[in-house]
Amino acid sequence: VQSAANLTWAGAAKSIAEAPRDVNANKGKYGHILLVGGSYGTFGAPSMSSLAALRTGAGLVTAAVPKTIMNQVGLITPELMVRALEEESGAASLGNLEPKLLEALMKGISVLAIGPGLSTQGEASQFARDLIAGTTVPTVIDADALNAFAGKTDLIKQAAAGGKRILVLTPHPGEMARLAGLTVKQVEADRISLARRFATEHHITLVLKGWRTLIAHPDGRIAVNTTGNPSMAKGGSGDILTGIVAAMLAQYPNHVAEAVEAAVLLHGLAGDFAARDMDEHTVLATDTVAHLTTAFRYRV
Ligand code: NPW
Ligand code: AMP
Ligand code: MG
Repeated sequence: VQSAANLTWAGAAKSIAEAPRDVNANKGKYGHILLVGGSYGTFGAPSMSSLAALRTGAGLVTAAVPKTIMNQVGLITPELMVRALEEESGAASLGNLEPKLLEALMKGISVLAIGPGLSTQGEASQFARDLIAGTTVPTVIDADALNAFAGKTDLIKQAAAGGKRILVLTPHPGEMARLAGLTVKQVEADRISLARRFATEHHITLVLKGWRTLIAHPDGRIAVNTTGNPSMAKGGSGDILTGIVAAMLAQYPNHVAEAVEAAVLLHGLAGDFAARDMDEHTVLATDTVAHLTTAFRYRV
């Protein structure tokens, strides 16, 4: 394990992670995240994203999940609010896009995060594409919501509207390969130029995950994260990153690049502290969330 004491912090991201909360703040100042995901069998993914978003400092978090898993997701922590999505065969259906339902779902929401555990069954992919196109709030697209755009990345470019809309995509190499119509080997062989090209062409922020996660900004800048370790090569790690990214965007909507870099940095750092206090074998993704406190408080 890389020792936390040897880690280098990116300057601007560091100051975001260290920024104190305003003494006179109220929850409205730190955003309301709508986390959309989950399906029959994967209630854990939206639960973990929501927990991570709350632990990162978001003002309010609501998870919108298929109605049959709503009660399970709500049990992750009582601070989380839950909303029921109409479903078909255990996955979100297009019924959720009825104007009244959609309006109620998006009311007061400042950041949308979509994809963890959503599945690609039935109408779920079409639902993800249409929901993203149907709102203009900053949006984190992960997991099955990324798969929904495989071979359809022109729709991502359209949604980003030349950079007027904030879109942050967080693919692992498998999802990146599907999205770009490449093999995982091709993605891994050319991570930096592929990430930069994708981000600039689509006007989005691309977080290409893996060992040394890359953050490619729409203006062509690239950051390489040095935190994180193989204890994080386990189910749920990426779902937790989604919640952290959404929460940093909710708190720092005017500093998108720094917020996303700080999120990736903190996620890896929390994983490093978890591996130090536990063991690379025994750390669970939720243990990484439990170590976010140490990550926020870490000073070089
Ligand atoms: P391999 O296996 O190494 O050849 P999928 P998923 C590749 C939810 N989850 N470097 C990998 O290649 C998610 O949110 C729910 C190289 C394989 O081809 C999603 O909605 C959980 N290759 C859904 O499950 C916990 C890499 O990608 C493919 C790579 C499916 O998501 C688990 C696998 O990816 C999970 O988060 C790397 N670093 N990383 C829950 N508790 O509810 C990945 N690959 O098929 O997109 O499957 O990531 O598990
Ligand atoms: P996902 O595949 O969506 O669950 O995402 C996995 C998360 O864990 C990403 O943020 C990865 O960067 C991180 N991760 C997985 N394996 C490693 C590793 N060996 N070193 C550093 N980070 C890792
Ligand atoms: Mg994932």
